[in-house]
Amino acid sequence: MTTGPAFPAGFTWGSATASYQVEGSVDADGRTPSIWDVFSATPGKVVGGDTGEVADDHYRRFREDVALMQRLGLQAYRFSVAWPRITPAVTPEALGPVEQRGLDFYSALVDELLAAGIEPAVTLYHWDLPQALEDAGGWADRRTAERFAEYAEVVAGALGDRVKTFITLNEPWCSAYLGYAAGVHAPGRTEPAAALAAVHHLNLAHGLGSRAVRRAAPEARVALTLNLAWVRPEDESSPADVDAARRIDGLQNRVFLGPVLRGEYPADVLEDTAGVTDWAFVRDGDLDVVHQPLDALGLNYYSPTVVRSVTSPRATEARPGADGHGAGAASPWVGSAELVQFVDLPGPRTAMDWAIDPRGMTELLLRLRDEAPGVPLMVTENGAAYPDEVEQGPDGEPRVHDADRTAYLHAHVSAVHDAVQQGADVRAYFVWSLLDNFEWAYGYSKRFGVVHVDYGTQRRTPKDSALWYSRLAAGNALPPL
Ligand code: IFM
Repeated sequence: MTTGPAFPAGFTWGSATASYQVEGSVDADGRTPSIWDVFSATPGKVVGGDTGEVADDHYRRFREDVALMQRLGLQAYRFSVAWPRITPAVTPEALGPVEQRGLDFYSALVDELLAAGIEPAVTLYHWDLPQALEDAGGWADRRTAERFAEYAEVVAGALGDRVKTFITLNEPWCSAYLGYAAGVHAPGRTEPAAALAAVHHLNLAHGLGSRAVRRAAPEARVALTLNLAWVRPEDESSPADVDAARRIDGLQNRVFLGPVLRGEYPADVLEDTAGVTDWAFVRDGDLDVVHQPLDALGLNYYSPTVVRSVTSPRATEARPGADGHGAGAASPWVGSAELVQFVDLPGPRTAMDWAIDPRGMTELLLRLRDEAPGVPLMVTENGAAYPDEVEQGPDGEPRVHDADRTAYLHAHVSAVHDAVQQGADVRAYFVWSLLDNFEWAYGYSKRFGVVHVDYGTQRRTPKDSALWYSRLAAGNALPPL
């Protein structure tokens, strides 16, 4: 069998999940509610009224899941820690007591992974904020960032003897804008000024959290994961479309990259949003805190973004935004909602209705090569939802022939390879996701896993894409489709 292009020696092939999406056991071992418990229990917020109460039962089945990863030959596992398991009585003023049983769970998971030869990569915040903090203002309140750093220090102190990579935040864009402006994610607020305060406090949390991890685990790598967008104007010769792309690039990419990589907010973003807030929540010295050295930068990439100005001759009835939540929701695009439209691209789409263009992966990795020279890169998420069908194989066992997902992964891994060839220092790729899981506002209706989960029986079935991915990991080179 001929294989395709090879990756540099030592490249890491992993899979990723997040606590609320897979763990279940939401009342176990002292855990208190997160914003996603409350949001998903609110009628009308999640498709089908689904919640993460059981999810993949990963909290109790993690040993089985680690064994599965080992059988597939996966080399790393990116998982997140549920903050409400670690300090369940946190308040805006104080972290409160540490719940040892929560730490023990993650410690056992790390030990199990290491025993299986799988490297753990720990995300400290993948959206399950303790509800008590939200009740006092959530990410719009500065104290959330301060408590986050204390919590990060506790986790790094407990796991840092074995975990080499800590990722402070996953996709702060989603936490801030989908949670506080569009209201389609927890906590479901539609307050544009609060969303921008959340942006800053998440940036601050990254900075304070990085320092805290370094104090507790000086040997560990500290990283941040961003869902950067590859934003293009529909008509490159139209100044209005180019300006629309600049606005969205500012809100999605530069409002995070600016402070994290350079210690400054982009002037044009401050100007674009001046009608919403004066950014007075940015205090003297904050930007120095946000601007911490990065040991790695994580990119999550799924889909391209093409925009036009509402003044474009091609403008149609406005859509609120390229966030997959469709018309009707409030816009996440604070300060630009009335000025920019998202273009429905022709061509194949995933079950999320997301357009497919792997070139965005290459372009974003090359952008980071240039904007963050010397910082190793990781693709911390990439994958696709498709409406999988379970069939019975000749041996009577279930099979999922997900050729579309395999093709998606093949194309995107090739795009990573293109970036590596052009000098991007990419060290790892994590497929999203190991398992079908709770896809936030879409509940269990969208399946991103390379492993199928039967939610009735919790049976795991590796899909064809998992077998293909396993060959990729084994050979460190693209297998044929
Ligand atoms: O499921 C999510 C994940 O939690 C964050 N990144 C995008 C994935 C697919 O929507």
